[in-house]
Amino acid sequence: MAELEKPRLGVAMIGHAFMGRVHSQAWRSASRFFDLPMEPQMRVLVGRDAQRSKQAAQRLGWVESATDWRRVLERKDVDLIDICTPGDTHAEIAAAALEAGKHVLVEKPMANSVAEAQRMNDAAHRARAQGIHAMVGFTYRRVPALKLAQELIAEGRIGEVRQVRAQYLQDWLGDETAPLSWRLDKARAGSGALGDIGAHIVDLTCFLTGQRFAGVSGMLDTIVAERPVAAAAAVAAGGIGGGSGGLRGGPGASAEASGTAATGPVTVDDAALVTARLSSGAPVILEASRFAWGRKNALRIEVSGSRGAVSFDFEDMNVLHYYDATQPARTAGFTRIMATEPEHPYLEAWWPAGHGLGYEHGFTHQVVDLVRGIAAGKDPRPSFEDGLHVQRVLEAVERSSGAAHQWTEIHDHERR
Ligand code: SOE
Repeated sequence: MAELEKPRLGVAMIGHAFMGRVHSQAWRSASRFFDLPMEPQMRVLVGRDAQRSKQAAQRLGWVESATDWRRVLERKDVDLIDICTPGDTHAEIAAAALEAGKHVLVEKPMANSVAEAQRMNDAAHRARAQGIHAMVGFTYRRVPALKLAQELIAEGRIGEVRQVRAQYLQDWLGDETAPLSWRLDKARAGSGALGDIGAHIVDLTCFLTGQRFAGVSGMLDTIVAERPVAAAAAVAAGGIGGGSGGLRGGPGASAEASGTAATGPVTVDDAALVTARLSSGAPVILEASRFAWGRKNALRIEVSGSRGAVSFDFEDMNVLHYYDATQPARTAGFTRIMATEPEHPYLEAWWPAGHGLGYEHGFTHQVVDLVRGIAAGKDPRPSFEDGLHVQRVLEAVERSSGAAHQWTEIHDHERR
């Protein structure tokens, strides 16, 4: 008897830059490595420019391309909208897609404000009654070593959560002549390091501990307030030293050096420093910066408990360090777990022990969990409710860093 055809899941992806490329890899690979209850169909890639979208669709494996996402919502052969665009478009597209009866996967951060995230969550709540599901793309939850950490904490292996410390450090803005981009424009991105990479460690803190944030105190800093407009930077690079401009694009390439003084304001934070408390009262310290020279994608998180600790660094992403505080002091130390055994989360589908996974595998696991959630009629996590909480934390940090911030001056010369 012919094998029963699996139900198909027609997918449309909006946006085809970095996130569009890695999401396409996930849609292409998920059903080839995992048994899925539905067969994803990469139906249409949507972009603003017709020619570039057509080229991207062919290159990334999408059947068609389009330029009008609203028209795509009318298609009966599209069941899910994958939103890979800048944050200022997430709310409008997600709300319209959910109202059109389409499942939604939206890249992080979920939105550019709590108000937008609330609108999205309300739309998801209404759509859920029709069996429609929505998920936010916090993919680091799906790195096997971090999923293992979450399981160990949930099993009580480190006891009560006592403290969390997390950093997310990159250095692509350390070069002061690196040009403006949409990520440095508050109207497009909502915030800078805080929402772009800080959102990940806020979500991961909730994921690993099973708790939410009760309160924060934060400091946001814009380290370089003016940057070359992209075209000027390109001219500058072409003018002196070549390359992409800036320190890494060749010696001395800078807008000023070539006389093209076209610059614009950076309207977002470059670094976010946060102290916080979880619902249990456990203290948390978070740092997100895109100025940390030499740190390329250094997401680090460590959870200390009453009986031990877990520690992770994305730049060694197949490893989880586990400390059992009950072991005899003489031989105590962090155990270096290579999270590549078939027993580890998601690994049964991949390579033999020790061969390791990469950044893109978390996106494939995201598709696997999303498709399985849809087939099971269950909202996959992180849900829009989870994403709304992250947005609340980000907004609280912004408020705290602003006028409300309790900053205590230090006067060395002061005599009591
Ligand atoms: C920022 O550079 C960035 O691309 C984030 O936007 C992604 O969410 C993260 O996965 C990698 O770094």
